[in-house]
Amino acid sequence: MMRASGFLRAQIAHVSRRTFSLSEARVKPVGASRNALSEGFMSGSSSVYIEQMYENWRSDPSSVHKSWDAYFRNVEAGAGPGQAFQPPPSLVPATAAAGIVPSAAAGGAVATSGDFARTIQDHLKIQLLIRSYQTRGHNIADLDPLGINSADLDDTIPRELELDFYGFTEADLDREFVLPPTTFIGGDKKSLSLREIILRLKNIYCRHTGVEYMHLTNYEQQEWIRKNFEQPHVNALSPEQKKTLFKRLIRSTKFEEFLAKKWPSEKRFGLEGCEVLIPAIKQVIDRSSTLGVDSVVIGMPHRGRLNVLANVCRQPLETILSQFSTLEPADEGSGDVKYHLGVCIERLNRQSQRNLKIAVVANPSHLEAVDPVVQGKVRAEAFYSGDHSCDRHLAIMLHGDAAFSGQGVVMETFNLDDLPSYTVHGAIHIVCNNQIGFTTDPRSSRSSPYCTDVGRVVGCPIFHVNVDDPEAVMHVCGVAADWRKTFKKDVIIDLVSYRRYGHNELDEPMFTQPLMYQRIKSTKPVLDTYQTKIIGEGVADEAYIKGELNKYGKILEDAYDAAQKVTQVRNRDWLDSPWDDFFKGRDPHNFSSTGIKQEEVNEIIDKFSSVPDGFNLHRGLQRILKGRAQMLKDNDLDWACGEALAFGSLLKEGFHVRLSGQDVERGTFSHRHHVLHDQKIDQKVYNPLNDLSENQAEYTVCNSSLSEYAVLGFELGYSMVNPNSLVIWEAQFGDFSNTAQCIIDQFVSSGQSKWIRQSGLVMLLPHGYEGMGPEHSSARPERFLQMCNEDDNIDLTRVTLDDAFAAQQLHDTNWIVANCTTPANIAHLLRRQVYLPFRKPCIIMSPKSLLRHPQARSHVEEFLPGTSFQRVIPENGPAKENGSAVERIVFCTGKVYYDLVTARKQLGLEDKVAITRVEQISPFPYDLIQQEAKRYPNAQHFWAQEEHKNMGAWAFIQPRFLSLFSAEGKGITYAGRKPSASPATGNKYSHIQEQKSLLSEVFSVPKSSFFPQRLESKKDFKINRLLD
Ligand SMILES: Cc1ncc(C[n+]2csc(CCOP(=O)(O)OP(=O)(O)O)c2C)c(N)n1
Ligand SMILES: [Mg+2]
Repeated sequence: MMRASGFLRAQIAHVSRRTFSLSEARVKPVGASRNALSEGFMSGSSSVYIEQMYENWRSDPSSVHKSWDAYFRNVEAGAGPGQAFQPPPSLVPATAAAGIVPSAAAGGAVATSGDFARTIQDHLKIQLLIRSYQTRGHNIADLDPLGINSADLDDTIPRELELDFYGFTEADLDREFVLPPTTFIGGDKKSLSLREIILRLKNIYCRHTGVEYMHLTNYEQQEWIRKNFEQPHVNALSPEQKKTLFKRLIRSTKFEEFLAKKWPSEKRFGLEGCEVLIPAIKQVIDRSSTLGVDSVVIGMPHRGRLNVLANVCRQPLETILSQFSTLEPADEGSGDVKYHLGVCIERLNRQSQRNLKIAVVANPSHLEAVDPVVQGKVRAEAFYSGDHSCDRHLAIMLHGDAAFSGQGVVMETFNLDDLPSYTVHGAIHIVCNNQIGFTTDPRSSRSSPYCTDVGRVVGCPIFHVNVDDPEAVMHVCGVAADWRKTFKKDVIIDLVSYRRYGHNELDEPMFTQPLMYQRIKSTKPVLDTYQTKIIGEGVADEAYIKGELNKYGKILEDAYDAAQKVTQVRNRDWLDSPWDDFFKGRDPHNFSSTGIKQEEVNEIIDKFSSVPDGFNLHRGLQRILKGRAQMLKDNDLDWACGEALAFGSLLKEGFHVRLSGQDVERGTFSHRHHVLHDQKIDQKVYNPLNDLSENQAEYTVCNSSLSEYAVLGFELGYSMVNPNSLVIWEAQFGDFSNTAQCIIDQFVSSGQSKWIRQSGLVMLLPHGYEGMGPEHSSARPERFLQMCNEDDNIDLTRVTLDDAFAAQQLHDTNWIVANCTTPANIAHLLRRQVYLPFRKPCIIMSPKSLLRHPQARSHVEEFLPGTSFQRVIPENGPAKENGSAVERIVFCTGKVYYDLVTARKQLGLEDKVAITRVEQISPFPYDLIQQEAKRYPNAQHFWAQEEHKNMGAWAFIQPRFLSLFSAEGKGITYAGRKPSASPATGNKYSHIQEQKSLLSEVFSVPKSSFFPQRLESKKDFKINRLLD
């Protein structure tokens, strides 16, 4: 609903005034009973326009047409909205001098001067006509280069674009009309004939560019766009610019042609039909570089990607061409197909004469998945270079029409646009809209008129443009770059094009789109038509054209010859985020201790348990903070303190820490409270971990939008920029991470292998069976473990009890999967992420009830120098004292440990059963498990888990135990829930029964040995309520 301001407010106020002050008889016929907003021409978007005119009139009555002047005077004098076309006071009888329009007083029609009323009406109609073109012109624009489809899938002509809608006829075409202030079509002229008005509007809004912008709610932005499209000659290119455009079209077209000629049976997802994409991107980049951008990050799908790498990034041609040969890889990594690879290239931009870094982010086949990654990368680059409003950093995202409208992650990513900790202050989107998705027609692939409609939600202007008019494309690209610079908001360029061949070059498109492809066959490439155009205009002659074609032809042939000499492909040439400095001089097998000095511990916990003077803290939080101080005194730190010590110590050492996810500031389970809110002063907050020391690094903790896919992708992108940081994404509950499965599978688990790109991203996934039902119990550790690249069949001679073995394992793994049971261990694990001489993603099954569990505490000594992350926490009780008397050693991971020790104590089995925690599940600590087992030579091996048998770590650990112990004739026995389809029961009773069965199996005692109340203390119940 539009806000009533200025003129509208005056109108509304006027109506109410009249209601009270005028007698029934005077008000009766029209006006007062009608709402001001019911005035026909003031509805919808016209009201913004009239508002503006009213503002202009208020500051200078002569700035508007005299009919409007009269109209506003009447209104201000008290005339009702129903009398909009009344003559001005000067033309009506003397009674008007009283300030009330006589017609209202008389309760009937005013005696008007017919001519004048007509002038006013005509003027209003002209304004509405202009406005209709501004609003709906794009609907009838000539956008399809094939001339078959309407880009908005609607062939009808809006009535308001037809002359007779306004009562105009042919006879009016040569009448002269004053132009309203809300159009720039006149240039210097104040009035134009109706014929000329329509001609100009059609040229601007209905030819090869369709401008969608009247959905913007900001008047200044609308006005800016009008100015940039309506002013006469605003889109004219100089002869030099035309030549540059032509040369770029040569590159784009001939590159594809060359590949097709040399490798006719190779897939390359060519750009034919949308060759203008290359000049378009270059235009956006040139203009942005001139406007101060020095780093551009591009995310794009398969279509035209090789062309972008060659002609936008200028990746050496022979490097690209050598990808077509079957060559041995020269370095690490399993590699990826050529149209998914990334690059990062820095060079001088010729147009701006400024240095520019361009990266294309490597991406999987999964369309649009790279969007949030690009945004995260840009955000991080801007953050580290102190460019807080992204003046120097730009995200460009390319899309296919089907994917842009079909994939939900597009919307999730748009929704990050204006969020303070996620914004990149406007990205430029370019849609290669070839009006087809593989074999699917737009009418089957979207329900919205345009494939770009998703952008309307966040107020993007959208420029649709027919690619057969490359000059129009250049214009919209320039405007898009200026828009982004001016308003720091996203903008979409929709390149309405076609796909000359099949989805890939080996595909037959005639099977499914026969008529379209017949038309395509008779459609000339844009290079040909543009060549004819510039020759016709005298911008270039045949000799020039030939010269340019030959020049590029030779470049391609030379590169081809050079590529023949290449004997190996180097994956390293395709890195989108190189960290050369980070790896220099580092020993990959050596990493320092993760301990924290006692003074640091004290300082961090002191801060973490206090607020500045005068800060009005909630009473409940005062208690919590006091409790933290007490924990330090009692030498008994909880989970929140463990996290704070990890983050705080890294921050003090200069490592940026970023924690993002839903409700992470407080913590889903209310344990964290990293952002404290003043109870009396709105918006006043205090973040203790950002107040540790003068020169600490910045701590960003940010509640995210309710998205997993986009936010995890964003954080992954963020983590790619600077290895000297700790970037964490936390799921609200671990199972929600599966809505980000694509990021997990395609980027996190396999990114290094495919693209030799490392990431130290941490995923915190709350996990644990607390009787809360199927959806809040399991973070699905089995899936993460199944994707580990480690061999379950280890060569025992390789298992050595030294740091080198563990370091090598970490070096080789694709990610780390852990489930910690103590605050100190999680702190060491998080710190190790930064201390490792390389980067690995770390997936942590994080706790819920352990956040407050009285036994899940750590002593200060466990954090101090000399201590480190314990991959395995061995049995430390009576059982350890006499290992040969131990009958059973139970291995487990995570929170079930505390259930096991409680039960063991109840049963009095502390000297008979050893319980060992596997804190790092993958890479599997073969060395430490072997060592631990040796202590209990007569014990049976058990694995206890709370997850169902087809879930949890069982399938991962079983073959590894066999690999370690089968030679000794030992296996491992499973104790836990039976296989199940659902991760957990929704019935509390069944949950307790299952827990009892698990314990009865572990200790070989009847289920009746355990009472419900022993398993679940009052405190646990309280926590469970909180979790619901
Ligand atoms: C998430 C996802 N689903 C399905 C596919 C399979 N696929 C590859 S290309 C394509 C069509 C894409 O159409 P469009 O976005 O219009 O791009 P175009 O190929 O036309 O340039 C499909 C469905 C994919 N790559 N990613
Ligand atoms: Mg398409």
